[in-house]
Amino acid sequence: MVKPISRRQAIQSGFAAVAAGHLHGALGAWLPPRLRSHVAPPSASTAGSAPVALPQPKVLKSANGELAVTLTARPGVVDMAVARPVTTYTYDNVVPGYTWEVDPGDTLNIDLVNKLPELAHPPAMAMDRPHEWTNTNLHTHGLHVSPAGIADNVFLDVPPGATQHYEIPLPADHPGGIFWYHPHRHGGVTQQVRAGMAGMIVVRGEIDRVDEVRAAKEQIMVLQAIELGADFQLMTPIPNPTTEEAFFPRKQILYTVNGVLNPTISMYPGEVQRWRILNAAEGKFMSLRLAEHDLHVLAWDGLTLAAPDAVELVMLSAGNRVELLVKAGKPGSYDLILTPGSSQKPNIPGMPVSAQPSTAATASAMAMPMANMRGMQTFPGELEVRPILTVEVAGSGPEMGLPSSLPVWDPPILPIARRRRFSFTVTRRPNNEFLFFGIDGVAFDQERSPYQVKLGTAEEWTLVNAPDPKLMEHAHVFHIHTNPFKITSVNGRTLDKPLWRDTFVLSKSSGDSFTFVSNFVDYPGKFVEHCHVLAHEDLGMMESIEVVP
Ligand SMILES: [Cu+2]
Repeated sequence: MVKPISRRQAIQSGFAAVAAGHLHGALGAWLPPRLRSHVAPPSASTAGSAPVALPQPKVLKSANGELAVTLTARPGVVDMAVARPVTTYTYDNVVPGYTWEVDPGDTLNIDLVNKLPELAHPPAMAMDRPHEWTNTNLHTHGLHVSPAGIADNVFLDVPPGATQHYEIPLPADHPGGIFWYHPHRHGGVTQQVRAGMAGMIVVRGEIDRVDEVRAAKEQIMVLQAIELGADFQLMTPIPNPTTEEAFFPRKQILYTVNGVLNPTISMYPGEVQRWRILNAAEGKFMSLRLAEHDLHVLAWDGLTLAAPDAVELVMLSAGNRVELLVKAGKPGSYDLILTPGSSQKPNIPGMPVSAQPSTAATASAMAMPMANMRGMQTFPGELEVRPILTVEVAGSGPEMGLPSSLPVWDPPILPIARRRRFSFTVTRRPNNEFLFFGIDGVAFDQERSPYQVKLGTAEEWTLVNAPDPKLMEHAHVFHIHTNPFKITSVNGRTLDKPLWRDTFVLSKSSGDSFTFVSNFVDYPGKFVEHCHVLAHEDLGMMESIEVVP
């Protein structure tokens, strides 16, 4: 019997373990098995609820080169294994949406039906404020597909009552991995994603043919942060909030895995499982560790590494996916620990621990009141460390192995045709009042001519964090549609191993930056790059790109 410790003790010792830099040794010590019941999520009432086995979203598989799906955006009432049914916006009355499984060369044929309600009192259209949040559309995040016509075109608009057909062919050489779909109608993205509208896309490929990977049981894990009122209902955005209000109000956040709170997974000692994890939260950074276990990373954002990368912690920005192998240790109960960050979370992938901003600074930043950032308030407990899933290791079975190498995805970069430097900016009035988020000081405007890139070239871009100097520190998440990118340096420091991603954190301090290169090999058309803290995007932090022949 393990002596219970208080949540405060657990959190303090958690921070201490990270600060001391002894992650490995400290892990088992700082969160003993069975702590979970003493670390109930501060915002959710789970008293008395029995453990739920991790459910898997229903899988819709392609056949004869096609996946035909009717996808209905609609209000729904969902059981999330919390005190009350959750009333929210859904795809098909489930959270998360169904998993789509396809092969390279397949075509997605999607009928998107919008059954969300008409807004009774629609606010004025403002491109840097929440608006028309029951209009919707569809984005296939990370898929290398056309952004034009009725493919992955986020300029399409599907108002309540309408249906839009999408036809999205995947190229025959599409990488195998995990991607996802979610709404991307500017002005309503935050509302719909925080409600739970998101689902996984699995593309089968070379990685699935690696013996050790193929032998491992797959667990899809869609991590979400469902933002609700105290009555477990989705709240309505406030386009023009007072200083006391938020643009996207909520009274509690449910950190769910596949739509339920605190599920369990069973493994036997020596078993290897393949965990395919998506951060589908609206804007939360999610750091994950599994007590007393290494995480063997196979891929980030659906792009396979050359060999498994054994780490103690993975940090997923909103939109990131990570694919892991986990090998169960000795019998026991182990918590998957989530450290949820706001946009001040500084943990930077690819940087050695010694180069990370100090954890003490993190703790104080997380405690920093956000009162002067209208619309961005946090509430007590929101950012506390918590278990989100428990692994029960018991029984026996054949010892399983880990692969030593993987079919790496690392295409050559074309000659660099152009270099570009741009900034994620926050614009305020002289009295410090927040005005809008933007790129190079300009809020998104769909009518503005997009930045043009020549088809068949590569470019090198450097993204700089340039908040108003009066503003508190603030991290962002860069995402660009259609093409992934290769990060070559972070904060002026060249990475020993460049990182392929389609989504990457821009760390929080003024002047922080990263540089990446990207091929624009195919797919002419207009698409966007934006902050994947979706509240920032809806408040203006997005711009159009056009790839021209
Ligand atoms: Cu941002």
